[in-house]
Amino acid sequence: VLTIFNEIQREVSEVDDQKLYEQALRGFRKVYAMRNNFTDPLSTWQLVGPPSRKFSMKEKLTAVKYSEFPLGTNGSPVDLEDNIRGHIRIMIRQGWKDYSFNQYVSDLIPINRTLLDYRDEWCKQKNYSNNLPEASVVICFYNEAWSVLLRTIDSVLQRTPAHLLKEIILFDDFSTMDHLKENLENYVRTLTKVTLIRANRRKGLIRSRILGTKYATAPVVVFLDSHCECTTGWIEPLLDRIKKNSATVVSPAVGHIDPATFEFIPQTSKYLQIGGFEWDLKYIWRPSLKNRKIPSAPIKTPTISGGLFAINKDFFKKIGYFDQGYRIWGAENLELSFKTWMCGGSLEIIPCSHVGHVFRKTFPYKFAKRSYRRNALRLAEVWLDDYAKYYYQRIGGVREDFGDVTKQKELREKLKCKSFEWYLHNVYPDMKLPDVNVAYGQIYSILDGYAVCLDMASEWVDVQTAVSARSCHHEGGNQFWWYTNKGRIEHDTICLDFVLGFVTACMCDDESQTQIWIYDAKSKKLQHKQKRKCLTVKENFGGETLELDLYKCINISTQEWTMENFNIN
Ligand code: LR7
Ligand code: MN
Repeated sequence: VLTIFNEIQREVSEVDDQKLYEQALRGFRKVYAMRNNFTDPLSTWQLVGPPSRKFSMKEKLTAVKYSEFPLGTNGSPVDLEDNIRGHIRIMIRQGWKDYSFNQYVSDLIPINRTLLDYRDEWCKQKNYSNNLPEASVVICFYNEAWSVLLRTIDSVLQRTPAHLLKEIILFDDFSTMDHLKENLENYVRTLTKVTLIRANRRKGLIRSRILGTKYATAPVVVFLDSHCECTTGWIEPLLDRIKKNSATVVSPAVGHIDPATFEFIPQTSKYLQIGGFEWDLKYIWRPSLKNRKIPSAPIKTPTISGGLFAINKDFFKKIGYFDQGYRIWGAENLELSFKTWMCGGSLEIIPCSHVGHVFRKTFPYKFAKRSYRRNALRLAEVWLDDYAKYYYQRIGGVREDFGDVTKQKELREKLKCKSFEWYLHNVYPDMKLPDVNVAYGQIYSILDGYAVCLDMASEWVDVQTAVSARSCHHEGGNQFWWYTNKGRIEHDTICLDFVLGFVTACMCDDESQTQIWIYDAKSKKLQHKQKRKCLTVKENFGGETLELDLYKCINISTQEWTMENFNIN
């Protein structure tokens, strides 16, 4: 663990520090060179905060003193002390606020930090054809951190063989931050093969990608988010698949870059995740089959996460790029996935290609919640055929305006794309269809005049995650349930259950007897079939979340439940 900054207490004057710093570096250099007979560390040693950011000499000194290698070497984490005080603490907090990751830590890591080679032997031994197609790498960004953006660019330039990289297209989606203006232009001017394009107004990531593609001149376009790091050998296996079949769309094994420490955690082929989706039309990760013959061979996937992928430019054009009516963020990954499969292509994850992505827990930028809904409505309307009904049920039947989709429908017609039914059966046979349902929507009880809903947001109660009752929010989400003709109360792959004395949610299981509930619309009782007891809201101790339990069925309002959209036949 590299612990730094614990000595920083005050800023000292620049002039004195400069001398001190240089002295220390000289000493460090000597010791370092003796200990590791390895390249001069100072050639890679630079602190890369935005140009406006000045590192105090003390900071630089401390970083040098405490680390044998440049921070973050080989993808290692940079752990800061918990008890940092003063202006550094404020800077760290600001970084999280601006970017939803630890920008301060990123600034301490060289932009050209080393990473390991995460490939299996199988990958390393492969000889890819020496006339693979060239690629244009398109990186769209909106208010990205300086060091993170530069590291993304550098990792591409450093680890892509020159003859395969036609250009990098940096597409600025109308960022507002100062360091992305002139400073970035000056920086880009020092690089070869990098073109900076600016949007004339905010386009959102989906339209930015389409626009970026229009500037691409190579036959293959590769998309990366602006907070990625590519590792050795990342591009060859992607291009190889596209060369073999131009209708194959490929995604790398996306590694995790930790937003707090910038540790690079690759996705090994053994635990590789592939893509799926749920009926709220959100992307999910799913484990891939464990017993694959060659663990690193390309794997077919029903969907891709959407940020990092390579595609033949003509094929992309043929399937209409992304639907241009999509706003800011979301659902375009499923759109691309469905139409690729349905219109004659296929999707693969390539375990030999390791690219890291900073996974954030929140968005640093604002966008209307409605944009996702609108995008997903367009998706359902154009591609889902009759299955769209599951999505509409899921969002409570409201269909706000989602614009005009005639063009998209015409394209689907023109390309003679297959049906969504075909897709589900052939590409995603594991996809769970809701059983015939008797009711869908919220399941609520009225207490003291206000409605509380069954909510599956997990609450830890001893060892179980329990389902609870919370005030109804009418937005579906964790309060959406299907009540099926088999007596199950389902939320996608999760079912309301009663185990070890807790009302909880477990993976749905056809065999399970503890997942069967009998609802009587007249008495409004919801009885657990096996226990013959009724679902009851426990006493309220004043919190937001109300506990649930099974009790003997009696005449009491805490056992009265209403199911939305209840349909007896
Ligand atoms: O208005 C915007 N304009 C932009 O140019 C908003 C964002 N962007 C840029 C942004 O700077 C970033 O480079 O677009 C890129 C993606 O935005 P993120 O990083 O804020 O989103 P994300 O990582 O949560 O996005 C995931 O889901 C999106 C759904 O629309 C996109 O498909 C992203 O590309 C996707 N990222 C990945 O697939 C990486 C793998 C992890 C996951 C999931
Ligand atoms: Mn991202």
